Amino acid sequence: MTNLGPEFSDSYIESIQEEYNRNGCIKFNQVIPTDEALGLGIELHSLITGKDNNAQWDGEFISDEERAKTKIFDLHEVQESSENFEHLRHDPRILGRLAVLLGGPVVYHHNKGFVKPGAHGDTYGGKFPPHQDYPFFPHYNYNMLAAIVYMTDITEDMGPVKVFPGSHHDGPRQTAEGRPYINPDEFPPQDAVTMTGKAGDMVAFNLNTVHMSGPNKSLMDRVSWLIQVTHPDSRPLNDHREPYQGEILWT
Ligand SMILES: O=C(O)CCC(=O)C(=O)O
Ligand SMILES: [Fe+2]
Repeated sequence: MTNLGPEFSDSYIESIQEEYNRNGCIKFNQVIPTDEALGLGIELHSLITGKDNNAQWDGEFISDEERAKTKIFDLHEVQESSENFEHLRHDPRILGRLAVLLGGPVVYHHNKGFVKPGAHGDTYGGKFPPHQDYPFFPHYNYNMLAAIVYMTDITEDMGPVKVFPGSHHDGPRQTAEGRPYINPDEFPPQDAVTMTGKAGDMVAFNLNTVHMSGPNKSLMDRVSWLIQVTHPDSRPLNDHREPYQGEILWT
């Protein structure tokens, strides 16, 4: 594996692998210094809000009334619009950690930026129901993960990601009828760990780790960037392909 830097002692590597394998998720603080992350966040916010793409999921997990009031915006393959995000996609501070979690080379799948807007009048940032990422892009042996880099501070009232530790161990789960998500009654938010954090922190979780996020009722927009990667042995199990999927980001 490419040299990871002095902070990656053998015992540190072992401890993060153990935590990730046990919980199916792990948080790294200050992977990127706060000032740098906030700067990227300003750029990402303007790219995403400029496109106005509604990223709220279909389904009965919210009422029609709530749906009418809530919004989430996203932008796929942010590097197509920004040199800074092309660099971030290859950033050793991110990829070195992801290589440790995957236990080998890092293969690219896709990335997306999110803005979960804060409250304006009676509209606010929407939520994601509990789900595994597996139904969206099933992969052999499940050695695939999502890493979310925080581009603003994300407090409890800003709709942070919530993860259910250990929920990856039983593999892919039954989804709600005709939906990619799990019936919300099966994973109540009070059983989850809430991943609040500072700009520059990163949360990583396995393809089968159940996760969700609540509404953003704060006055601040929540900005984040998600990169999805796999180990080379974890091959796609269906015909779904992302435009830049397969690029080796780290060996
Ligand atoms: O950013 C979030 O709140 C979760 C996003 C997510 O889970 C997804 O896009 O699959
Ligand atoms: Fe997800």
